[in-house]
Amino acid sequence: MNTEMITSDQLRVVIGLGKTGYSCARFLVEQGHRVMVVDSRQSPPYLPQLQQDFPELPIKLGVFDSNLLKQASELIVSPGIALTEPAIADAIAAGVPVVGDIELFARALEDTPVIAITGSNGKSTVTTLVGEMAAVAGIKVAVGGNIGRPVLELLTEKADLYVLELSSFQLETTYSLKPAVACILNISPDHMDRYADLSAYHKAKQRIFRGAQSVVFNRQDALTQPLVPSSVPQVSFGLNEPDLKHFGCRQSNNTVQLSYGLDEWLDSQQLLIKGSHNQANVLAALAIGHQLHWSKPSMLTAIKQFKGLPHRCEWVAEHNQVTFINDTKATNVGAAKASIEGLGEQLTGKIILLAGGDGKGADFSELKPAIAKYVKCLLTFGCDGERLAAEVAGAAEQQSVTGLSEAILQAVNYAKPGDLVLLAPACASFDMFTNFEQRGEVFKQIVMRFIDAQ
Ligand code: UMA
Ligand code: ADP
Repeated sequence: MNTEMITSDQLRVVIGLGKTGYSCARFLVEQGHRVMVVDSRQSPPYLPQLQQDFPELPIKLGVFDSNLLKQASELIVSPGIALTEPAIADAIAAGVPVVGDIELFARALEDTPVIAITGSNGKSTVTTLVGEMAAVAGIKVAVGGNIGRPVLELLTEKADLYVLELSSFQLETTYSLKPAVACILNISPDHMDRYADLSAYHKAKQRIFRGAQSVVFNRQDALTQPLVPSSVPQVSFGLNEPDLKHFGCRQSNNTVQLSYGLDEWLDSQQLLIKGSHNQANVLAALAIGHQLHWSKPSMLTAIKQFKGLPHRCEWVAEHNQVTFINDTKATNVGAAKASIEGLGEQLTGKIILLAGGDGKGADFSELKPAIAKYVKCLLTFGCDGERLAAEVAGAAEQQSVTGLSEAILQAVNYAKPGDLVLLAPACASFDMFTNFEQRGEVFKQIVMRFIDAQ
């Protein structure tokens, strides 16, 4: 490792004691640095573990103290905390450098290649699929990042390749990562409570391309267009017909063929993951693997066996010819739109849509055309449910409900054979649930309980 070893008593302050903060504190202590951890909460989630593992390590809880932060030689900020937090902004203005866990990881890397993947939606799906493609190709791979496993934990695995899902928050504090392949899948508004506007969010996402040795982008989404020198190899993907040496869909004999230029590689009907958005995800994964010269047969083997991740367009049950799908991970407008359109276009009936929660400042009116085309009834809940209903008013019949139990009772009243009851909330879950996974689990349990009671 070429990480700088401790030569002075300079203080590293880790901000946040969630899974990222804990991994940073552990890493820095093990590297011999003087470390302090601060968190604005009185009981941050990793407090007991840090106290148990490093009883001597100083921890300060409660409101961030700008005088303390200004004394640091470097701040290591967790992704859940905005750099505009007044005490952090003060320290930045006073010249204190700010980094995140991805930067610590990048500094510690030697020559091991990194695939870096971002986007507003599809990141976890593509990151997982690329990891599985690498494993089938016989590469010792480690997968982590925003997908749930802090990157610093991956260093212990001595992998030959790292596949990282990166959020805009993580990219904001990253400087030295030089990915072998960097990819932006798509950009649509998300986290508008953290960014001044879409352009600020776009700027954070574009940081993934800095120093990249090759790039993959979505030619149907101009915001993903890489701002890199033309000497950097670029390959695009999209759902339209590809040019030579790019990935896309060719229509042939009433089938959709995932293709590289004129070469048809895979009939989309062979995919286990459904919806046109998932065809785009597979094309992105192929483009990434192709940049690293992985063989076509090994990539296609991984793709054909990929069942997708739980909570993403996950089939739950069929009852009286009505299908129930859990897409709780549709936590923003772009994802919910892709979900409604991708599933709606394959349906004989219509969708009964369950949506709402914490809208993170989003503009829900973008959902109106998809709802008008595919949704029979919209059932809204959560702190932004009423705003959602108001912003898409007129697109479909709608009703406000107290939560998922009432939503499902109402949904089955509306549903006819061939219809689909879809949880695609277009919102974060934190106003009513611990996280999106819990929301999905509750949805599945209520559906199964309802069906068993019939
Ligand atoms: N928090 C405080 N005070 C503090 C520190 C944190 O209130 O002093 C709050 C934050 O506002 C946030 C929560 O604690 O609501 C968690 O923040 P964190 O930075 O401690 O989060 P971690 O547990 O370290 O998890 C983070 C990512 N979380 C966020 O970016 C909010 C995880 O992505 C990621 O899996 C993990 O690091 C490992 O890399 C989650 C996420 O929601 C899944 N990501 C967003 C998304 O996908 O849309 C970006
Ligand atoms: P992320 O990690 O970016 O949140 P996931 O792979 O977990 O992405 O998918 C989250 C949700 O985003 C899915 O449940 C689906 O609703 C939607 N989605 C997935 N892929 C795409 C895509 N390529 N374009 C738009 N929406 C997508």
